[in-house]
Amino acid sequence: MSTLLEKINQSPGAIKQFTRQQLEQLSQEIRNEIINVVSSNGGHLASNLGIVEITVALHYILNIPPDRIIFDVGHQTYSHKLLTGRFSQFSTLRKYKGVSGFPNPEESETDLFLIGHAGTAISAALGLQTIEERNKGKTKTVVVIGDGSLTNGVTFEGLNNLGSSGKDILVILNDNNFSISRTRGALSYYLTKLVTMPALIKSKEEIKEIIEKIPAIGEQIVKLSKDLEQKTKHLIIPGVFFEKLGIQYFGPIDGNDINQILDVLPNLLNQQGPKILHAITKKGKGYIPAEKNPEKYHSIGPFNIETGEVLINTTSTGTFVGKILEKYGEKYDFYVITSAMEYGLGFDGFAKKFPDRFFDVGIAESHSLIFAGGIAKTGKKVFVGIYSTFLQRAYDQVFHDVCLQNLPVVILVDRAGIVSGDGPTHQGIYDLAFLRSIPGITIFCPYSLKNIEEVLQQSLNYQTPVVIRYPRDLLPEDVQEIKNNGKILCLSPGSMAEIAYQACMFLNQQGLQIDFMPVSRICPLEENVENMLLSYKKIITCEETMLAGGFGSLILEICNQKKLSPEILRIGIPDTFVETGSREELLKNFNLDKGGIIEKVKNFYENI
Ligand SMILES: Cc1ncc(C[n+]2csc(CCOP(=O)(O)OP(=O)(O)O)c2C)c(N)n1
Repeated sequence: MSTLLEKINQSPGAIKQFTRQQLEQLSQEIRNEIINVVSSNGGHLASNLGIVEITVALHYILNIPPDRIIFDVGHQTYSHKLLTGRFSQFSTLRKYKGVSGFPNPEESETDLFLIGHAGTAISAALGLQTIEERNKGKTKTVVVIGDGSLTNGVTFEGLNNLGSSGKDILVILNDNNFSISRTRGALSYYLTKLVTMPALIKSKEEIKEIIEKIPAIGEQIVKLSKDLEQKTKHLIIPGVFFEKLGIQYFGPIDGNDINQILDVLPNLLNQQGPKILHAITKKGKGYIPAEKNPEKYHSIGPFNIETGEVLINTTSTGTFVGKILEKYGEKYDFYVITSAMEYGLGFDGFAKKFPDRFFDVGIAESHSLIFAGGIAKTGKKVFVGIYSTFLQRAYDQVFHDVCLQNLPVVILVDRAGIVSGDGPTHQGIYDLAFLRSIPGITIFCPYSLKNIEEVLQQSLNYQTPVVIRYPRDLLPEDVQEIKNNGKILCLSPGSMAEIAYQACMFLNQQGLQIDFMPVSRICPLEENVENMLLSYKKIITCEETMLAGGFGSLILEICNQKKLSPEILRIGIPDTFVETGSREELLKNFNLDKGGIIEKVKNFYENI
């Protein structure tokens, strides 16, 4: 007998014929499939387990396509993928050429945007719906957003515009009280307050109906309350924050109870204008270890289903950095800030030890940099931990609120380089190009653990803005120079240095004379490296960043400035977005693995 998921895989429309009981069974099948596949491939487990019923109900009620669900971030779309023809390939989740861990229009027309960053869904939906309504179309647009992503600044901009637009969009707030860690901030307290109110579904109309039914005095109260409505609204109408923005608020409902969702969805979709349905869900629902520890299972590597134990325990460079911060925290007075990435950055130890000097500001990268600027202005040292890809959200703040003010903020840029599994939205390969154009900035790309410790120590003494960028994977203990009186010099910063060193060593063993130098400080370029440029006719640069605007470009610029004209071979990432895969696979694809570098250097060498 085929499963319900198999039936849907053959024909996604089959869901329409399912009974409520079958929809419950389908939800269970989806959960099992997600647990099975994520246990072997890794992925965003807890978020996906919590959103199953909401996704199933939306697919049951809406006609997708043309109706559409715009998920915020998109890390919680596994159920949606399983319901839109991707069940048979689902075992390739997050693999090279496999099913992406985020929405991807190349996989399905039901994934409208290729996304992975928080805060975009409301704005994108509003764009779609604005034109839909202008064309007098009937397509329905639903946004699904988590309580963590609701705290993002871009979301607020979208809400502000949505409220005044009057557009017919239903926003489902998937409130599990967690971002990756517990959701932080005032809005989160507010949502918790709403959740602890006793009644379910409290639209203005329903409240009116309830009051009217009170024997004898009901109608009177309604009349009276009309006059008082403006003054007392906040006392009887929950969700006043949204209502004030012009968005009708409904809920809270139990978002893991498919019957409750199905009871309210059709009516809500027929209500005119912007509205929000507040659904309470359990992060990790249905898998006990994830329910107990949603933070750990938010995004997890392969694990044993029976025990929940993680199978591959890798230490990251971030963990190493976190430990150093912990050590320095004992001696020096400084602050540490994260935008909802405490755990991924490896800062949980520091947070526990020094709770008064640690701030998780929520998914608020732009804010985090200005906040740090404010702290630095008082003369205090401050470190901001941030993934390279999310620093893109805070470029103006690095420019305007840190560098232009010349404030001594240290920006710890984690996940610099190619990132495994998460695909094009999460690569840390653009920051060097956009940062190094800012005057006065100091950029380090430490290439070893020894080097990163030295750099962190130095950064404590800087009175100007500093960036320290490092990869996820653990850097090697140390990387050596090669001094061979070579005809060619290979320069390599950061995470690429070890691989470039290996390639150069190999070629030297083959009888080629190649000198090698790992580079740590790129801006301003280390003096000794700058001096070395004078002595070679051929120079190779090897980096794990975009070639455009990267380290090689910097060397070209410096040579041009100094009127030097060595032949320069730049090895790095070409002008393309980087697809999903493991770092090793992707490096190999770009010929940035040891073998690929050996080939390129050999060809370059032979044309002397
Ligand atoms: C701009 C940005 N910053 C950080 C992240 C990393 N991130 C991915 S999911 C997530 C938590 C999202 O929380 P929520 O929206 O509540 O969804 P949940 O996982 O709890 O369902 C974070 C911080 C991101 N994707 N985008």
